[in-house]
Amino acid sequence: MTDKPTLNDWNALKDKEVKGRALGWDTPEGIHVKPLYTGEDAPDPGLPGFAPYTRGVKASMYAGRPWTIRQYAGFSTAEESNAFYRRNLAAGQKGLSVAFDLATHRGYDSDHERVTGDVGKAGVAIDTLADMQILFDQIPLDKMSVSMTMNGAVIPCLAFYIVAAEEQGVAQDQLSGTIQNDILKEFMVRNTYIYPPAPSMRIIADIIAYTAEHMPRFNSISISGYHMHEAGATAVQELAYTLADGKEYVKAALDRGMNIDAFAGRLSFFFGIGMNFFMEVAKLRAARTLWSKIIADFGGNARSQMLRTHCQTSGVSLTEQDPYNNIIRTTIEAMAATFGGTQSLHTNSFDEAIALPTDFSARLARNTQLILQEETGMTNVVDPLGGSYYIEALTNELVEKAEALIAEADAAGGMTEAIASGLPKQRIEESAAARQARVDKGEDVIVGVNKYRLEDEPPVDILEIDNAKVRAEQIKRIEKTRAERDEVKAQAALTAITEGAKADGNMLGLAVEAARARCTLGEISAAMEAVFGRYATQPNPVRGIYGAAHANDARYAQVVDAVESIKARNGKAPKIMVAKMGQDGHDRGANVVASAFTDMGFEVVSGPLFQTPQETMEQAISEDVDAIGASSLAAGHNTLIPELIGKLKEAGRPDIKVFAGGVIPQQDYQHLRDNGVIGIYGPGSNIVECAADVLRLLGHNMPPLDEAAE
Ligand code: MLC
Ligand code: 5AD
Repeated sequence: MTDKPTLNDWNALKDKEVKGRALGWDTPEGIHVKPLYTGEDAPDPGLPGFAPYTRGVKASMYAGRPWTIRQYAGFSTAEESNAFYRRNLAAGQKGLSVAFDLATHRGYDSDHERVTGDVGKAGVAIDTLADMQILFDQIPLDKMSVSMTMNGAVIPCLAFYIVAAEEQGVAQDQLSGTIQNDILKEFMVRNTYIYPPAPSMRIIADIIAYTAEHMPRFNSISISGYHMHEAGATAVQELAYTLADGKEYVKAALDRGMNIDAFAGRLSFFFGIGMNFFMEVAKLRAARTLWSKIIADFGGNARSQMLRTHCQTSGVSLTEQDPYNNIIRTTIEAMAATFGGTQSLHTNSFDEAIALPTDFSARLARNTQLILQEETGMTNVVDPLGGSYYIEALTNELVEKAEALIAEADAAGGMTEAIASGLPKQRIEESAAARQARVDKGEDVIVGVNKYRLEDEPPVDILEIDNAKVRAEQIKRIEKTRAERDEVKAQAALTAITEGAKADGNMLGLAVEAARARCTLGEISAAMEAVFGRYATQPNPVRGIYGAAHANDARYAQVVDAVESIKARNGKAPKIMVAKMGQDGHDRGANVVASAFTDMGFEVVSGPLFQTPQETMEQAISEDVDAIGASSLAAGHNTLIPELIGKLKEAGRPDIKVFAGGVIPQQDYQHLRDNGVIGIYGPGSNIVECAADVLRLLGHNMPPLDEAAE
């Protein structure tokens, strides 16, 4: 009998096979992944259903009940979204998840002057209780669990939901569902805040207190790492900052005098799931392990210690190029989420890099989950990857690394303080810039984008929304609501909100009264804004990361040299304003572009979020820029960019050139060009190539980038 081979034997054999070449991978998380894991690397994760829940929060997991197929959706009017929901439920979807438009998120009615480009575009427009009632028409709210992704205008939205259910005959204590209500990540990455941090935290505590008392089946918050993931965070950053946000909400509720077990069992989570399959599985296991410890430290019981989560496959991993590849990516990500033990899942549609899902793309996305649940047999076994040496080792490493970052946030005085210091946002932006550099240099491969790219890309059919038409319909309903209501009662309810905001009234309780009195979402938001004010920030893109990653890149050097010689010749570098117009707060792309262009020597002005075309025009002229790059990720481009160009002309500065970048369907290119846009850069654009193109379009001498020099 031969001796059992040892690890040394394996090492020697492996070295021979690869002729001594070093194997392994250093991940963006700073984890060194080895080519082989054994039992020596893997701790015992315990059993599912018991703290710290590494292997799952339920003993039977999907064998007892599969995860909820919960597709995030909403667009246009409440009528259209309701019809879409009902078609999807009939075809196998199990829970609802509402996407609101950006006007609603930011607390503006559809008739507000700041939202002309946004109504009904990225989600459904909700202005009145009537809209919310139509949204759930023929959907029994005592049976259907409904998630609402709302953070800024969370008070009027939840109030409308409660009263819509009430008028369906469903009492508050029967409502099951989730409100996102996670404002800290809005200040860090998602940017649909309305009020400053302090009153925003008070609103969260109001909602936790109200739901604990009146809505015991409702999850009061969905503490979200997804948006950090999308903004470029590594798995460690996503884990650490999400759980640290969670700690902050626990502290806010405890400060109200609440008992931990009265609310902690209804805190829920939300993570993004990207393409690093094993890392993502480990991330969910690490999240549960960490949260259990955190809540145990607060004195919470076993139920309170369960981290229950929704997951969404990653939007940022999807590509405009060769878009059917996205179906494959989403399938892999869905498997990571479910092997990781998620409670609820959204699978993205293949067209999401460019538009909202159509019925066809939504069907494929939903069927991805139905096939996993009903054809693969994977739901029969609890935590089927448990005990994988690699998974267990990664889980452990993520726990340790995230704990260190959570300790750093604790040392800063908690996440509210840490966010105010800007450090978490900066860390995430650094990761995003580094990722962009790796992709642009081809180090991180994206099939169909920076490798195996197709010559021809036939456009796919996309969902188109006529925002002007939606807006006109919404305005009609607002007017009808105002005409039919008891105005004295409505005004009294709004005054009560303002007075309650000055004192310590529960904002949700007061807003439920206002919803009953048919006040609009914009009115309820404004009644609070009168006391709390409206929050604004200045972008501050990171520097040096993109440039440093390109230190030896000849094509990058060509652009830097070109910018240098323009500067030598004209006495100043080309000056570009990166603008964000409308209520679209997605700023990863704008910040990465601003950061990379600055590193290449351009003079860059970053406009604040949420400008109107008029404000962008005024800033561009007063800064005397050569060009404006308008970044659009929420479909407002067709309205806002032509308006900007018109305003530049009216102001006598048609010489300021306008570029567009972001999520812009091919179908819209001609419309934008006809309106004077001179360059358009979609998702997957290489920033070095964009910069060269921008120089050419601004009339500078910029020879083709040297392919051979790569
Ligand atoms: C589950 N149950 C079981 C069981 N598994 N009972 C016995 N045996 C088992 N094996 C029970 C649960 O305890 C629960 O009951 C009930 O079944 C429902 O299961 P769940 O696991 O809680 O699922 P669900 O209701 O779907 O809730 C999942 C959740 C919730 C807790 C994560 O918060 C949620 O649905 N979140 C969705 C968030 C979302 O859609 N977000 C979209 C964001 S998009 P009980 O009684 O214990 O409750 C976005 C993008 C953007 O943000 O930026 O716009
Ligand atoms: N409907 C469906 N999916 C949406 N997403 C954003 N808005 C909607 C909507 N209205 C998806 C995209 C994005 C993520 C935040 O959610 O995939 O990346």
